[in-house]
Amino acid sequence: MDIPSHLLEILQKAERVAVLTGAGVSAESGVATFRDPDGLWAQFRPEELASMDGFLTNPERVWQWYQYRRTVIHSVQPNPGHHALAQLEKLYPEFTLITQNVDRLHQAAGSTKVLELHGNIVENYCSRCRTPYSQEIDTQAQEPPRCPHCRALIRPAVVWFGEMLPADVVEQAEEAAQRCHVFFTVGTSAEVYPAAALPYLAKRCGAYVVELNPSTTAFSPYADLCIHAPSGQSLPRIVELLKETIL
Ligand code: BV8
Ligand code: ZN
Repeated sequence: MDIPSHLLEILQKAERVAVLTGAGVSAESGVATFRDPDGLWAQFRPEELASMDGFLTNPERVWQWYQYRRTVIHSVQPNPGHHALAQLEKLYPEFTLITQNVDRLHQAAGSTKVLELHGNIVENYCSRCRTPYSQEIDTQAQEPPRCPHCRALIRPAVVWFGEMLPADVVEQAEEAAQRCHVFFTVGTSAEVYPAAALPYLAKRCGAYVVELNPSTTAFSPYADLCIHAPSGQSLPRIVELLKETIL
């Protein structure tokens, strides 16, 4: 795969790098994306499955959807794109990985500082008193367990539509976007805000912005460079060439 030499020159000079990932970076691990034709939302509207209203209207359906996704995520491994990002982190004094993903495959690949904008699918908490729910989840149960303290429904620790993102995580992500020399937006359709605002912020603050995605997105016209390839191929190639020039 061909990587433009000027990207490597810019990466050699850079000291601060930030990366935003979306569902596309996990696609080659076998985790379906949301908006691709075969995506998770092919047959449901996002708001029906990934919102508090959707959950309270039909807790069984939403719970089963997350149980299904947890089963998938437990059965897959990080792909070369995840591993390349864990390698990239070691090459820079200041490296920030910001993810919209809830699958924790970045951590499984060895990335150490991961900002989870949309929470994670592994943990659960009470939908009323917000007490963390650490009891074993019955994977066969068709409906969510109830809180031992207030009897309300237990929910996954993800950020749903209409919910605020964790303020401290957003603040760190925005600071990384403002400070970085190079910003990668990888495997995201750039449709969900406020996450999708980060590449524009990085660009406004002078970063060189690279989009890694087989398709074009709403952000593509603003990118300094688009590499139309699966991130499981483009990321390892960039790291391989960068290591050759640095060593
Ligand atoms: C909020 C839950 C304040 C976790 C998710 C009108 C205008 C602008 C904004 C809004 C609006 N109305 C409402 C809003 C706000 C709303 C929003 O942005 N809506 C959009 C849809 C218009 N945002 C919110 O509600 C956020 N909260 O703003 O709070 C507020 C409060 C009240 C009212 C208003 C605002 C909360 C957002 C978080 C929602 N939660 N999921 C879960 O179940 O996982 S969003 C969901 O989409 C996932 O988290 C996912 O991460 C996220 C983004 O999707 P992507 O990751 O980009 O995935 P997608 O499938 O879309 O794209 C995959 C890409 O990969 C594609 O481009 C494809 O080409 C590429 N790809 C495929 N294969 C590969 C690949 N790339 C590389 N390699 C490959 N091999
Ligand atoms: Zn409770």
